[in-house]
Amino acid sequence: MITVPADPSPYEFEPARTALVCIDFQRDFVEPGGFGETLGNDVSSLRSAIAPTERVLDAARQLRLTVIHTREGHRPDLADLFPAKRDRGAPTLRIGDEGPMGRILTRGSRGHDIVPELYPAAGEVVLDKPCKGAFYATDLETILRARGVTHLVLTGVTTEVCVQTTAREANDRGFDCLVLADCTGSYFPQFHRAALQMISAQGGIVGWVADSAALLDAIRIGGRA
Ligand code: TIU
Repeated sequence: MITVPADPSPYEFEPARTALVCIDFQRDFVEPGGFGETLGNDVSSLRSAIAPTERVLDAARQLRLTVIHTREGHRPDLADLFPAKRDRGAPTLRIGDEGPMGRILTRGSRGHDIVPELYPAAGEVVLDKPCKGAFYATDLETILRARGVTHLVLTGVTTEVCVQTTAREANDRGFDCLVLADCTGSYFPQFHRAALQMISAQGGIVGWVADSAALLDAIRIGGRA
């Protein structure tokens, strides 16, 4: 058992029953010319999450955690794209349009793929999802239950959209979630802070929050990596 100092209380996990989930570390969110920028965002604010997540991913691989990488995006024929998502707002390019990194948020395009620093290794699960939550319209729950996973360590972008949605979906399914604050990022610093507070408030109403250093120290103290 590994115990991580966290908000609102220590987070305990057994590596064999824990998955690291890296949410949507795709060029479309963290690089210029992608989906995030079409929505009017400064994408540079998300990049700070990449280096700490690299360290956590390395430790997770050494600990032999289940590793899940998610990608938000759509089939090339856009058959899984709700009009409500396609037509919302006034982006400079819409999902499926051709951009500098290929078609926006479309499977198979360069922009849809994961950044090189966090690229999935052989044997890790890559989960394509059409919406914000990683459980909705995917086989994530089946994959986790089949492996006996009960605990999730969450990283990814953006904190208040796909990370928070996934944490809430996981919590309602009975998974204990630790969100790593510095391994998540938002286009809006105030939303990042608020989303993390909403997770750990009320005695951990959605889950636990810690920095990656606390997790990595706990793993080292446990002598596990
Ligand atoms: N726009 C925004 O903040 N996020 C998304 O659209 N998707 C994810 O968070 N991955």
